[in-house]
Amino acid sequence: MNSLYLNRRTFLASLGAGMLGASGLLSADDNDAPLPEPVSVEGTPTVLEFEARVKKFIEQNSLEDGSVQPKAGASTDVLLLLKRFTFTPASLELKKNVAYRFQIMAGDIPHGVWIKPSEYGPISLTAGEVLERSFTFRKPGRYFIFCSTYCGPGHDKMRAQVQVV
Ligand SMILES: [Cu+2]
Repeated sequence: MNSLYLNRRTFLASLGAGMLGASGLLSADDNDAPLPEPVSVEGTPTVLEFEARVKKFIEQNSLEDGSVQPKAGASTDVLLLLKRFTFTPASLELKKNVAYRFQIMAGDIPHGVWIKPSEYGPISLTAGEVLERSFTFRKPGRYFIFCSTYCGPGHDKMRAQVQVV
């Protein structure tokens, strides 16, 4: 299993979600290349701290068209914040066959991620905790990350776009 969980609390929460039927949680990325190295994070960031990291991630990696592309060679980290009813950033540009290390937080209430078309998801997110997962996009093209946990009237339109090049 290549999934990395930031702390014991998150790990236990994900086990709970697994028992509820989100079976993709522990097995979806068996085919991924190994992660570069484990990340040591002391505790889970608060929502405000994570928001600040996301803001910095966007500032440092924005393209002219408004999408966000982790700088080649510098990092494969992708930060993603879900709140009713938006993903931040909402548009990513990623390279094919790169194992990106997503750090994902549901910032207000529980949400989920489901990447289509792909084998990733649905993955339940616990509000206020960071889930870390490796995602690799094998084929160029347009993907969407949908919210997979009903979160209110804007849920159906809650998505991020991933352009894979
Ligand atoms: Cu939702």
